Amino acid sequence: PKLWERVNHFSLYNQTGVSLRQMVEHGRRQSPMTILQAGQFLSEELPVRLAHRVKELDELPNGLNDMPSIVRVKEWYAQSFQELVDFPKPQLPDSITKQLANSISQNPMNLSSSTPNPSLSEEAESHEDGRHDVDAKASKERMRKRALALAEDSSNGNSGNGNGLRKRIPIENRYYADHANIKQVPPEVTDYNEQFTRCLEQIKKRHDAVVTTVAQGVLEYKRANQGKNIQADVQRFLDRFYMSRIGIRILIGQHIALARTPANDRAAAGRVGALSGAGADGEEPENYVGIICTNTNVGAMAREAIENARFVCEEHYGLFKGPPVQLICPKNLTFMYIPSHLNHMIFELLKNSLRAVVERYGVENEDHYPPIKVIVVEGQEDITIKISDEGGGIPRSEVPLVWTYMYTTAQSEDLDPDFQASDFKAPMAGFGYGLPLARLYARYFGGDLKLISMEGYGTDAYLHLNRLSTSAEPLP
Ligand code: W6P
Repeated sequence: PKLWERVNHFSLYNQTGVSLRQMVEHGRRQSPMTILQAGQFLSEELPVRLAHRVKELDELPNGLNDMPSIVRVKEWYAQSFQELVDFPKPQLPDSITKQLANSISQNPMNLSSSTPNPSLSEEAESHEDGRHDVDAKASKERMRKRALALAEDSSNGNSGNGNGLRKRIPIENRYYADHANIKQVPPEVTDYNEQFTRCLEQIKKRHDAVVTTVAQGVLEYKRANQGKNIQADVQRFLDRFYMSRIGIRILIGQHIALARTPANDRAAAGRVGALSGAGADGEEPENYVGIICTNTNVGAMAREAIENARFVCEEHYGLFKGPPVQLICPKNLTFMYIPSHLNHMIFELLKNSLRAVVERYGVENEDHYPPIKVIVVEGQEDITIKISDEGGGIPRSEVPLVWTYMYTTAQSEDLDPDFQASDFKAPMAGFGYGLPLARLYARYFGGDLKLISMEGYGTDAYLHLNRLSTSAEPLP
């Protein structure tokens, strides 16, 4: 069938949300068989999600859909969609198919399903998961990578055999078969896992530059429509689009991280340090399920983000010492989260506070900056991180603009034809996407990000993180 028809077809299906807890439960029982199941889930779920995005990009209003960068991004989504739907189904020996079928039929929830049942998949977004280096050079490189990592992300990927989508089963009714009884993993399974993982890796990479490229599309639109304003439309679209991208990249990242774990991956078995996320501050690798850390240490994450943000600030303004940052945090406060996301959000907020303070007091007053205060508290429902600066605040009327993608004063970038996408997220540069994206990351797992500013004094940012981790995945 024609690509466009297939996209239309897949876009008729609802996307299936996956919670953090579901990912961890499935990912914990990892074996080549559960990776296979996860792959089968992804090979139908990802094409559905991608198809929705292709349609939305195609239907953007007022000619935004015709901007060259938007068209490019749409082509990436369509290409990835196609690779997934063309990906061959695993050809398994009958004995395995039967065992899979048995384990499924034992689950009453699943009797309605006509097909072998996919299960959850995993993902991982292994950015750098914050480790400490003492070394400034390493730290600088890390910053650079971190800055870039956010500017990109990507998405997708999965298989799906082309045509006939099966009936979709609500995620809560999907059964995660225990395949422990399948002792001999047939080579067909490991081969399929390897091929599928490679497919996902390629797709993830293809979509690395989506955020910067879409941002460029928006700039193209602004240039083409001097002053004309569809800000509300664009804003809503971008929130949905980037939110979707976060989810897709988590799914893909988790799958890759689990599949590349030595136990499941012959290729990784010999490698050292192949476990996706072990790391900072002496956490044990056992705390990680793919990219998810079940004991993410909030204080440790905050300390690292503080160190990184101050470093970037010092570099940017040429300071010997950036504004001091005080951290108050319960000892050993941990919860289940994706450490790179937490790190990113805190880092982003701190950069804004540091900038406000330095610009209010001036680089010449570097010995007299008022401290930025980071307070972490633990409630029943949320862990909340408040970051308070005395950077002078912003007028109440301007607070909503902080969350908009079109509100970039970035004239220089706008007008510079040689502006490189890779410069997009240069530390401290503040192209204006940092805060809206940080809020999407917060909301993605049921949290939120709010700003209260006192014009003439300073700003408080409240980062709410939901502890329950059961919240449903938001699906645009
Ligand atoms: C400001 C503006 C801002 C945005 C986000 C976080 C902190 C701050 N401080 O002055």
